[in-house]
Amino acid sequence: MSSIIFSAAVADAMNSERPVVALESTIFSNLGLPSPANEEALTRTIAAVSNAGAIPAVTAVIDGNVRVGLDEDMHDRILGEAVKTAERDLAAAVANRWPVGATTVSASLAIAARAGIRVFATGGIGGVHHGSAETGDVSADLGAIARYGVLTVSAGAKAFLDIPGTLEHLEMLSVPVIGYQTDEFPMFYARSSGLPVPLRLDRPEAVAAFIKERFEWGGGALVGVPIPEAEALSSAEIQDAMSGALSEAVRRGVVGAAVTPFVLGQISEALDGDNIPANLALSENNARVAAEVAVAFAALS
Ligand code: PSU
Ligand code: MN
Repeated sequence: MSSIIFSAAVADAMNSERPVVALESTIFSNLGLPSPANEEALTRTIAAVSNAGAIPAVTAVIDGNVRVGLDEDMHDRILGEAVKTAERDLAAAVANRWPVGATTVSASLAIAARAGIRVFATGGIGGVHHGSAETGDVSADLGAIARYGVLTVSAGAKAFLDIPGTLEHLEMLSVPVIGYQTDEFPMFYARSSGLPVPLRLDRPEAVAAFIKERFEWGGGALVGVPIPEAEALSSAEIQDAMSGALSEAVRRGVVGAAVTPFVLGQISEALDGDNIPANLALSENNARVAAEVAVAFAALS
């Protein structure tokens, strides 16, 4: 396929129809997590996929090439300075040969779909921002989840977003939203948002059977996996940090693609990094669940 380079491990897995899980790279770059937590996130997420019997495929743009699966000697590239690359930026990233484009959920889904990978894991998806009626700020992640025949496994939407608005938007886009072992949509650092999901599934096999049918109808689906109990943060703690971060973003006039990295940075700062173990745990946990689903899905096909 022109302009996509597969790592040997991923190419091999695809050829022999073994389970593969696509992973985004924004979270592993300086835009997602501070060093050295980002490296730990990368190592633990990849290991979680492998340990569950699937092949991890980190997506990124490196020296103008779309990569699916990064060999270890390429990890350093993604851990440093990167340009946030959403789906709409992919053409520019390739045409203008960007050194390091860290792919968001939307870009990773576009790449996974072209590559033929059916299961994707992230930390939290982007969504509808508070005040979106005025600003129009709705993440491109939502449209990509709806459009591509790829399953997205997440811990819900990032907690600083308008969660009810995000769920309404997903409904409008006809995205099936599945609670994994829960009746409620998870809220990233917190296990629950108090908002019900339309569908609950408890086993990887059940999710695999569901997506097999879903893909026949076109479009993707979203699974929300609650953060492991031991790592969850109390909502009061997060609430304070979030409202501070959001008002600071407004005060400084941060707009567009810069909003999410800015707010994430402010929250980390306010919580003095106390949110990082939670971030690592949920990413690792989502990767494990995604791999279990990919294994069950491969057994069906
Ligand atoms: N969640 C995190 N860290 C991140 C992101 C999500 O904990 O860095 C990234 C993801 O790559 C997601 C993107 O796709 O933020 C959404 O950005 P925006 O809100 O600008 O669409
Ligand atoms: Mn936005």
